[in-house]
Amino acid sequence: MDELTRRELLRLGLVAAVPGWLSGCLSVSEDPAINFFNWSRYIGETTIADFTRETGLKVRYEEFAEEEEMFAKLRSGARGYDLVVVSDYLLPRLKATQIVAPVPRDALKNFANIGARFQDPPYDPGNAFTVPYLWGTTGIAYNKQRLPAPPTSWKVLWDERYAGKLSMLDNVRDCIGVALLLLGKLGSESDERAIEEAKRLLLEQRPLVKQYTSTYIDALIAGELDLAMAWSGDALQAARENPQIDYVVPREGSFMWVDSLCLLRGAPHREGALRLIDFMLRGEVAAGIANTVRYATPNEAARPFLDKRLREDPRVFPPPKDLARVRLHASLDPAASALWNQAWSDVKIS
Ligand code: N2P
Repeated sequence: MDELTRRELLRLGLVAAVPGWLSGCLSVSEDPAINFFNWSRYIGETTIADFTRETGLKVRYEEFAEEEEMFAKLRSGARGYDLVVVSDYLLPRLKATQIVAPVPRDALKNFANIGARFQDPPYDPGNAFTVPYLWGTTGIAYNKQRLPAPPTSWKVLWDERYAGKLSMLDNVRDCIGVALLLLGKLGSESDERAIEEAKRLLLEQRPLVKQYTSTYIDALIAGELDLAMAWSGDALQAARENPQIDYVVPREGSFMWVDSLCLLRGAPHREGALRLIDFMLRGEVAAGIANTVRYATPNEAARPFLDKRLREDPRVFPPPKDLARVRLHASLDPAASALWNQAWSDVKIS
C-alpha cells in the first residue's frame, strides 16, 4: 500500500483542511467516508472491506430497494453522496436533473477492462457519465415444485392458479414494458392509447399479485412465491439457497439493462470515489462482485476470475440466440415518462 501523504489525504478529503476548532461548523465535506449508494444485494462480499484495507479510505455503504426511492432521495437534494448505481434507462432523468457529473476518464486506469460492447452505449455516448458495473435480464423466477413445467410465456403471470403466490417487480419500465410486449406494442412507447392498454392489462392482473416489489429473494427462498417477475442475478441468488428456484426469459422476449457507477454532482469525496470506481474496475474485484451477486459483469478482465459455473451459465451470460430476444429499454422523453409513471401509479394504488 502506498504511504499517503498529508497533502494527498487533504486532496482526498480525508483530513479536514481546517483547524480543529473550526471543524464543528463543517458538515458533510468533512466526513471522511466515501458515500456509496447502491441497490440492495449488489456488491461483493468483501469488496468494500478490501478497498478500505488497501487504501485506508473508509466507505459508508447505503442500499436502496427501489430505484424510484433512490431517485426521489437524490432529487430532493440529499447531500453527501459520492457514488450511485444507475440503470441505463434512468440516466436521462439523472442528467436532466443535474444529479450526476461527468466521469473523468483519465482518473480511471482500468476502464479498458470494460468489454467493447459496453463501451460507448446508446444511453451514454462515450460513457461520459457512466462506468458499466453489472448487467442482466428481466424474466421469471419460479419454483419447480409448484409449476408442472418451466413457464414459456409472460402470460403465466396472469394465470389464476398462482393468485396470491406471485410477485411483480416494483419497476415502471419492466412492468409496463412487458405489458406492451404482450400487446405487440413495443415501439409505441409514447402513444397514450398503447400505455392505457398496457395499464388495463396490468390492472387485470392486479388481483393475483401478492406484492409489487424488487426485493423478493427471501420470499423465493422461503417458498412463499410460486412465481416472481425477476432480475436474473436476484433469481440466481435465490437458487443458490433454494435449488427448487429456476429462472427463464419467456419466449416473447424481454429486456436487458446495464447498471453503471455514476459520480454525484458536488460529491464531497470525488477523488476517493474515483479510486473506488477504479478499484471495482479491476478484473479480480469485478469478478468478486459478480460471483457474489450472480449478475453478469461487463468487465472482460474479470472472466478468468469468475466461478466456472457462473461463467458458463446461460441464464447469466445468455448465448447470442437468447441475447437476440432481449433489448434495452427505449429512452423516454419527459412527456412519455410522465405518462408511464402515471399509468404505473394508477396500477399500484387502484
Ligand atoms: C439488485 C438488483 C439490481 C438490478 N438486487 C436491477 N437493475
